[in-house]
Amino acid sequence: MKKEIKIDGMHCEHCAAKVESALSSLDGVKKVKVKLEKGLAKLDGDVSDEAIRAAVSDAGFSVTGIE
Ligand SMILES: [Cu+2]
Repeated sequence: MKKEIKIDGMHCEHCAAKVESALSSLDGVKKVKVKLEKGLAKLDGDVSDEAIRAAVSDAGFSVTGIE
């Protein structure tokens, strides 16, 4: 399942790397690609929206939408 996650608060490559590693560490995630300039992450895998929101907020950012 592919999801596009809109994330608020990423300002540099360091932020993007934090989000990428937080999402990559979730069970069921196959692939994560963060697009810093667009403020979003593309995720492929079997993971709930709740788990995604929790991982992103634990990393210090906020999810504004998942589709
Ligand atoms: Cu940063």
